[in-house]
Amino acid sequence: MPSVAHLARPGSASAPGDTEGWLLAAATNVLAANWLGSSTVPSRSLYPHQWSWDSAFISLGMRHLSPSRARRELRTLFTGQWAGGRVPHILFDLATPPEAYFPGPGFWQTGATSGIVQPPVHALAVWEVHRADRAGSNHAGFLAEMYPKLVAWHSYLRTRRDFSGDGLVSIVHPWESGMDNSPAWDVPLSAVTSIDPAAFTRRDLEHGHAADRPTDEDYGRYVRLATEYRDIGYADARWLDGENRFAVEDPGFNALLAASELALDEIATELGLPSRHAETAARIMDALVEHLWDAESRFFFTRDVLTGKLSQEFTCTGLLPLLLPELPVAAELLATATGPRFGLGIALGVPSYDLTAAGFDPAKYWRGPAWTNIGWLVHRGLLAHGEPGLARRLRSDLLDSAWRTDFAEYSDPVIGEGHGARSFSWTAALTVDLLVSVPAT
Ligand code: 9WN
Repeated sequence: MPSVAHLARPGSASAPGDTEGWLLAAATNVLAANWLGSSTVPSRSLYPHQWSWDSAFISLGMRHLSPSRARRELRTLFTGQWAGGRVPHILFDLATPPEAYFPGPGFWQTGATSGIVQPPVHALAVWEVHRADRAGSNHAGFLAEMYPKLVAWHSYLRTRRDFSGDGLVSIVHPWESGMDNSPAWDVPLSAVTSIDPAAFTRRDLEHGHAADRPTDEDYGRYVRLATEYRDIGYADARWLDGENRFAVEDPGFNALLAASELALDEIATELGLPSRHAETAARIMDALVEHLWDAESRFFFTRDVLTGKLSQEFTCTGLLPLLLPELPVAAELLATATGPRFGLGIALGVPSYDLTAAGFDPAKYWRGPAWTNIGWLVHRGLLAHGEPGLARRLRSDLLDSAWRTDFAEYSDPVIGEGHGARSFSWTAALTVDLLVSVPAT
């Protein structure tokens, strides 16, 4: 186990009865153990490379322990950025044996990265990492280095991925949402022909319980989509031509882009640069409300660009527009969040899927369990919309869950049981952030 001494916060040593001090030390240990030298793996067993949105969440916690390591985490991720601005969802550690994860670098055929993306949480992370240590960040030239990279990343999404022309980014693969097995993808995915599972070896089943993970049929569809995208050279302009396609506007992905544009506005201002980022954020928010908001259901749904239809599934991605402080439908969305479908204030954490749906499963990947990153984002949204009581309750649930489940990847929102990988990096990192940024009251 690597030494954690240099990650310990001054004064953080736990005293008898100091549960938060103990939790902070335990979370610090997880992050130290998952550090590869210039980035952090989400999990030593299940995910042995660097993942895009994981690294953003990891840096949000790491900034309290070692701001320079948090900066390093993000800078390393952006070494994988493509010339057109795309930030791939995985940056492979080429020293890790190829059979440790599928699909690995041999599948994507791009060198050291995958070819798809994940939600753009990075500008938000860069801004928060900077704020945690302004002097060190200025000395390292961190904002000046990251700003053009972040601008190129957002510009890639906004220009190459706006398939509908409505000002919203489309994802081309469920993995791009970060919520891989969500019921929101079932209908668009049903048009995709599964690749015979015998044609590839799933590595995830060697570490996770098969009953909790996506089915072989859906995994075959994931592989089909990734193969199709790879085989057109990841050329977005050609994506809508042909069969076996997936193009969906995801409210969570777009809300994170808008929130990150707001962070870019702060970054540009700090650098003394002119900025139109706040206007861009407002335009994305307006497009979200115009195209993905269903006033009758009081919810944001995903939209299948190929059919123009909104999904009818209440999944946690529809709660993420709460991140936007100016959201005009925040009160209605909060009513849905605190109603029976998500049970905010009663459920443990934020369920990933409608508690009242027939297909709700508290253990199955993105079909019910609570994830710490979603809880952390909703917590931030609750604070942005003047709900400190609900935020306090959510914070306490998230910390409790981290404590009881050994920093599980996800947990049952009804009985609290942990699932998936343990010692999961973003669970540990966001625990650190909740402990340090939001003092208990
Ligand atoms: C595919 C790494 C990633 C997370 C995603 C989560 C899961 C991968 C998988 O693990 O996805 O990218 O193999 O299932 O769904 O959110 O970033 O932690």
